[in-house]
Amino acid sequence: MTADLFDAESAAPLALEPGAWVLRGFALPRAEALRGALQAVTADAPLRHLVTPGGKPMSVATTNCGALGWVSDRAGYRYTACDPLGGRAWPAMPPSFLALAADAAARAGFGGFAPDACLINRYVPGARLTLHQDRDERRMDQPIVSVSLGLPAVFLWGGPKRSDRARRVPLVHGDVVVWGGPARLHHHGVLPLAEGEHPFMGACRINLTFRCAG
Ligand code: MD3
Ligand code: FE
Repeated sequence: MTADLFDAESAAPLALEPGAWVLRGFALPRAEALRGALQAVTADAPLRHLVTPGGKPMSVATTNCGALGWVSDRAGYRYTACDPLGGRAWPAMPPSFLALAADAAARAGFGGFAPDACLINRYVPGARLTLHQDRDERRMDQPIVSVSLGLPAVFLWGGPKRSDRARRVPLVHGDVVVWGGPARLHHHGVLPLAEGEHPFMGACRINLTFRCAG
């Protein structure tokens, strides 16, 4: 067990394509700490179903921590300093979150990653994310780090054009993916989550995405 966890943090990252790195199991040794910090963040800024600019509630439930948080409503997509629910600043980024994001980015060759935003998505069975680009961040030269916890998901990995053929990449509990450079503006999404029960997270998948938004 200990040997596996050590390997997870020291193994060489796998390149999906230039700029996209999969670090299988990288978050496993830190999963307990992440879950504790997540609990504190969601107690302060609850997960909620944002509405798209078209007015449809998203199937994924969302919250944020860090100086900036991503929100969507009838007015569009943007980053805000305050949680629109309650009007207070988003909860601070927990040190365990920041350290994981910086360590994973460094492992993929992006030293000095200092995200100011962590978007937290919760998927229950059936929840999905249609193909999209992440283009609301100011810093396109900085990578995005994504951490998967709980139930497995099938990630859709497309190209620069929405019509580009998308590959299916299975992501499981503890996987971390780093996306940057030429991959930063590729389309991506998540297929509807399958039914299941995860021993550590229950009947859901949590995804943390770290960004330099401001
Ligand atoms: C590739 N979330 O919140 S994270 C999102 O699993 C989002 O919840 C997904 O896409 C999730 O916007 C996937 C992986 C991810 C995030 C941003 C990317 C992959 C990316 C930006 C560019 C390329
Ligand atoms: Fe995205």
